Amino acid sequence: MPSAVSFGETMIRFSTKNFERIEQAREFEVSIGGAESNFAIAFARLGGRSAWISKLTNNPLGRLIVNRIREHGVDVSNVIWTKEYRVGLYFIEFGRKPRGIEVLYDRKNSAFANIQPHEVNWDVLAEYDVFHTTGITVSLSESCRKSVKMGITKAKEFGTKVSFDVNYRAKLWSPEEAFKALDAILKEVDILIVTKEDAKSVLLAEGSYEDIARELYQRYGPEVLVLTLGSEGAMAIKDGRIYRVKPYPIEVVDRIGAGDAFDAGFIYRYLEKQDVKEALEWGIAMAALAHTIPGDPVYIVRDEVKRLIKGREYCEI
Ligand code: KDG
Repeated sequence: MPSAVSFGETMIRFSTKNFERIEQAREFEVSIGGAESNFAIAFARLGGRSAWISKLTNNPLGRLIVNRIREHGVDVSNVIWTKEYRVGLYFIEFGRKPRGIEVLYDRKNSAFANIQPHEVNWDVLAEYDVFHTTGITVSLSESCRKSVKMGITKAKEFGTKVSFDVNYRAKLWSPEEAFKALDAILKEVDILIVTKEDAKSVLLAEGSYEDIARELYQRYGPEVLVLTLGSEGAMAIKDGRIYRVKPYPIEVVDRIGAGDAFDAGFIYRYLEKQDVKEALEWGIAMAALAHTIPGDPVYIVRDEVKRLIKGREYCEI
């Protein structure tokens, strides 16, 4: 059974209803959101064994987060609990065109941003096939950055693959800051996932999609590099060979978390079959389904993914 452990912050998510503005709201939908826990949840729901490592303030908000993650079968036993700091919050309003999604973070000085590398039980990484984290985690503080580096070092020591989604968030840092922090980290990554936008604006790759994929593959030397192309599908490169899959037609309900669902689908199937083409199909199917489900965590099961993929032809270039 494929297994993965992720590392990152999860916040309480407050979403407005009926396209209201945040400042207009009288009530919010309360759920949770965090790229790395979204990944761990999606991975567990596909049938994998997953764990999420984080740090939370031990109060009802912290417990709400952990309860919502645990209910999907994710192992949360390595979460670090503290009496100090706070739980991060984020607010979302959804707008129809020409308004877009508006995200407001209220997360400064959270328990996770104050995590120290030596606090984490990194030995647990030895029990998993993959250690997964993202650029969001690296952006949160100097100690988060150091923790990611230590996690990667430990993963390598144990022979656990490192997967990393660049996941650039403009509200957290500038493209220049992101490039400076990520450039060295990405050289240590085995499964590297990046959107076409982040590949250009943060990692400064240029040219056609194939040029971009090849350039990043050569620059960082991962086992496999995935370039997600939004409404144009996704592409991957492994052993110098390019694979590409088409997107599904989708009607968007909530796009947040779709990238994390892609990551879970891709990595889960890649571990299960060692087949890049199939892994891309699983990633793109997970992302398509995730777009139709409100909330960050994706309530998808393995059979739905298989049903969606069935009958669809792979498109390889
Ligand atoms: O990928 C979804 C994330 O962006 C969302 O869950 C919030 O983790 C989050 C963040 O830090 O932006």
